[in-house]
Amino acid sequence: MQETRSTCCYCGVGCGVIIESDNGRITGVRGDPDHPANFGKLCTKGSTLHLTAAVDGTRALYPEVRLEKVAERRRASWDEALDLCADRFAAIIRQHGPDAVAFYLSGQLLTEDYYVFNKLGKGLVGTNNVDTNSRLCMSSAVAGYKATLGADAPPACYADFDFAECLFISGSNTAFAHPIAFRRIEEAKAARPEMKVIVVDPRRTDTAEFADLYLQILPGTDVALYNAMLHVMLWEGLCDNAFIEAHTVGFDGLKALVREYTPEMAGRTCGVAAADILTAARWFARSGATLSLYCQGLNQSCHGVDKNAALINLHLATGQIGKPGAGPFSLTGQSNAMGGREVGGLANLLSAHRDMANPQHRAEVAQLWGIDSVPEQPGKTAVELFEAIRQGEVKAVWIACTNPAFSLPQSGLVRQALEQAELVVVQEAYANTDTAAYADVLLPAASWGEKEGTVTNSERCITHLNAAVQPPGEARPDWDIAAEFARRLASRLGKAELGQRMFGYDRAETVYLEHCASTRGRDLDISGLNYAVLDEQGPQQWPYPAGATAGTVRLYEDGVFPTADGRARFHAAGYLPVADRVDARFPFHLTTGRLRDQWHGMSRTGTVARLFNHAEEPLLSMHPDDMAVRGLRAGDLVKVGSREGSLILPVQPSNDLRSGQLYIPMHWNGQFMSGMGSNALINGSFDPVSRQPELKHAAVRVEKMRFDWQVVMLKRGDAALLARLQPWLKEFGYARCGLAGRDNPVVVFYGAAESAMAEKWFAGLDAMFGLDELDTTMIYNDPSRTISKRVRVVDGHIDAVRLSGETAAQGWLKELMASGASAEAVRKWALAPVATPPAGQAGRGRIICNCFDVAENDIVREIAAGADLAALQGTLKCGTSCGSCVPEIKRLLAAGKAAG
Ligand SMILES: Nc1nc2c(c(=O)[nH]1)N[C@H]1C(S)=C(S)[C@@H](COP(=O)(O)OP(=O)(O)OC[C@H]3O[C@@H](n4cnc5c(=O)[nH]c(N)nc54)[C@H](O)[C@@H]3O)O[C@H]1N2
Ligand SMILES: Nc1nc2c(c(=O)[nH]1)N[C@H]1C(S)=C(S)[C@@H](COP(=O)(O)OP(=O)(O)OC[C@H]3O[C@@H](n4cnc5c(=O)[nH]c(N)nc54)[C@H](O)[C@@H]3O)O[C@H]1N2
Ligand code: SF4
Ligand SMILES: [Mo]
Repeated sequence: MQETRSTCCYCGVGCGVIIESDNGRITGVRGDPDHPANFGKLCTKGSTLHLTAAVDGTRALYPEVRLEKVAERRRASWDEALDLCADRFAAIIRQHGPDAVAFYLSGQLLTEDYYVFNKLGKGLVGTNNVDTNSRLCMSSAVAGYKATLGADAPPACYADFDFAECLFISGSNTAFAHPIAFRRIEEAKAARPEMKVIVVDPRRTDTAEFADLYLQILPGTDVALYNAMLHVMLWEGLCDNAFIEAHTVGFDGLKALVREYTPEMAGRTCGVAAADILTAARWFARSGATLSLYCQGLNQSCHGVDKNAALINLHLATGQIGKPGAGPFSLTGQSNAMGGREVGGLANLLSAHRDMANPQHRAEVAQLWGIDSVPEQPGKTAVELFEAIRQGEVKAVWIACTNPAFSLPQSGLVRQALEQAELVVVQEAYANTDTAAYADVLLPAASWGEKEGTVTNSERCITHLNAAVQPPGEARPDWDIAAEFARRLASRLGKAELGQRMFGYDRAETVYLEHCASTRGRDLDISGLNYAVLDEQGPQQWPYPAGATAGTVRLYEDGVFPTADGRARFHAAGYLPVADRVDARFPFHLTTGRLRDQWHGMSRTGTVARLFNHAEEPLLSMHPDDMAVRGLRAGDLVKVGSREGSLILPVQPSNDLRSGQLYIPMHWNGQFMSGMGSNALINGSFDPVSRQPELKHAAVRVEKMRFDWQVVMLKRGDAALLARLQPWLKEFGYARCGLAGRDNPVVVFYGAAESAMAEKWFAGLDAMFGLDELDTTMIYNDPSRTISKRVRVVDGHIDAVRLSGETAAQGWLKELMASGASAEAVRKWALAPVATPPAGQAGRGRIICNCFDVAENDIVREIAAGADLAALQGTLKCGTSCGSCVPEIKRLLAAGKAAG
């Protein structure tokens, strides 16, 4: 057995992992006790990473090409695939110029991958059409930092949780989206209960539940809130005038602006009590150290830069920056969003935090790359880029490590763009994503555990990742694919020698050293780093200039900011409402976000059965009063419609939202449900400066659908079947597929339709589930009631099931199958006209604790019998391993107490 140090590939907390492998296969994963982000802990997603490593039929293993749009892709050699790409790119560049091609990348690439792609686009091809999914994620944070502090650098670190006296968490569901950071916050609060926690979020999340003061603001109203907090600070003399005087400019303009933001006025705009705004302002300003944590509730907005800057204003006005426990700390989403920002991986940035608009910066980059110049016009940013593809202005697009058909707003238009493009190259680890369906060339990428490189987490901390195993099939590391393509493209452009000189990398570290050298003298200087330093000294926070012996824990401790005069800038911006306005036709505010156990488009987490047990299907959350008015019951199928598009899914009551507000998880897409997912509903409005789209808001209406007939199909032990079910999802009014169970995954397919589908229609689906094997399948048909059941038994166990017409027994059957129980229990039921499970045989319900497989029903039963948290942890063991479910258990306890 072998052990390899790496990091978790999911969120920006950047937890260190130790990968266990045996004979070239990943067999286990555990938290790295020495890693400074997590000290050995992992959340539900990180601790199940090894379960995603088995190649289960969805990984991309070989290059595939098609020569015509209408053709099916076929397997090809690397040579053929890359030559095809190089020929087509060269022809388009020659005929239409470099801006007719584009690269669309990802904050989940390693820094080395990112660096090579950026150099390929901006250096070799000569286009700034190099943008990434960070445009959907962090670009408002980038622009917010630059507008105020002068550089894109989160100044604080995780250790600051232990020094903060006030934590201001806004637009971040840290408990779900950055779980191990949240564990550290819980520990800090337990050690120092006097630390005040303020949470600002339109939804009462697990994070909000943790707060001492919770402000349930109306969507998009943050700027009004922060401006009002500053108003209070000014009125009550809580600002740090000495700091303002010595280290900032622009305060007078801001002071004039916030005059009108009285707590009463802002309270009405934000929908919160004026008294709560007063309290928030006092806690923030008076505490010895205030740390803000924020994420997409601020960034994904048409006024994302203003939201970021209005919050940073509060830190500057109170001097809450540059000291332990204080500062504006934007949490990064993806594992290496920060690395992407370092290499300048956005259409308006250049390497090492250089600015495209600055001629000297452009000259420096050209010199580093050994070329005459780099283009000066900013390239197209994500939303604009796909619109340009749709319009035919950009003709070829290279997409790596992101799934834009799912994640960009306006899914319908994005898919049109992908259909219309002359050439779509998709460099992916998984072959079955919504975007891969549009690839003319699919290039298999090595992924987690299979490649070497570096990543930078939220607190600027760089970790060196080692490969634990070889990539499957012919998959190759992303930087290597990009470099190989670059050399081939260069020779077609008559620059073979240049191509060799720019992209003749022999290994990942050669790329890394070039990146490090490019940062020399910049704010993020890491010229002192290489892989050996990172291996010997462990992960390091930038800057780490040549000659340093340790990274930099905290920035701006001397009050000097990276602006021309060394002073930070106040940013005066007034409140503006969300772009997509509600009105009588579209009366609801919809927001979108993350679930605890799924990652984005689910290409990886959607292969692990237990990660479906906390939330098995996409649900629209709605306030119970709004449901009552519309005559909706839990589980009813509804059509959510916006001015952009529509989506059908089941509704559930939720008291986490105010009346008039709705929520859909972002994860489900065409791989797992009928319809395109949440982004079918979101329009393309974006922030004028950061160009980040308003993914957190759409105005929508909700109509009840009449789908009276339904079918459930279950199959045990064949997870690869999941991918093959995708085409069937479209056959129903609403459908979804997924997994259930734990060690013996059960594939679940659910479909609903307006009227009964004829028995013979099922032939194809039945065959996929083995339910056409008539000698092993029990069949019950009740034509008068349009109910039918099929149960296949293999070796005394239930192997597959189809219930149609009525599906009430699905929960019970799923659990029987997952547990491997004998088929005897169902034999009588299968052949009888009843559709509901036998008396007393209900399903266990949602699984709250993934580590110990503890169901909500069990926890609620113990709570009713008087258990507290310690008792629950003692008897059921829930919440005693990764801790991700502890916030939710506390909520169940609180609800139990309230119920008496
Ligand atoms: N489990 C899991 N974790 C993840 C990810 C994942 O897919 N799954 N993805 C990672 C990535 S890339 C990212 S970017 C992060 C995102 O991390 P977060 O930003 O924390 O997650 P979200 O759920 O997208 O949104 C956060 C909150 O913003 C709130 N919000 C909506 N509108 C507003 C508003 O106008 N103002 C304020 N103040 N709040 C608002 C939402 O109600 C939501 O609770 O998560 C990372 N971690
Ligand atoms: N409605 C709505 N939309 C959103 C958001 C929201 O909150 N609401 N959030 C936005 C945000 S913050 C983000 S970050 C985006 C995320 O959106 P995406 O980037 O589209 O999401 P992922 O599913 O993470 O896509 C990453 C892809 O890379 C593949 N992959 C994994 N490892 C590798 C590898 O090593 N190499 C290569 N080449 N491929 C690999 C995965 O299989 C996956 O398909 O979504 C955005 N879209
Ligand atoms: S908090 Fe969870 S998802 Fe994020 S890096 Fe750590 S283990 Fe991975
Ligand atoms: Mo993100």
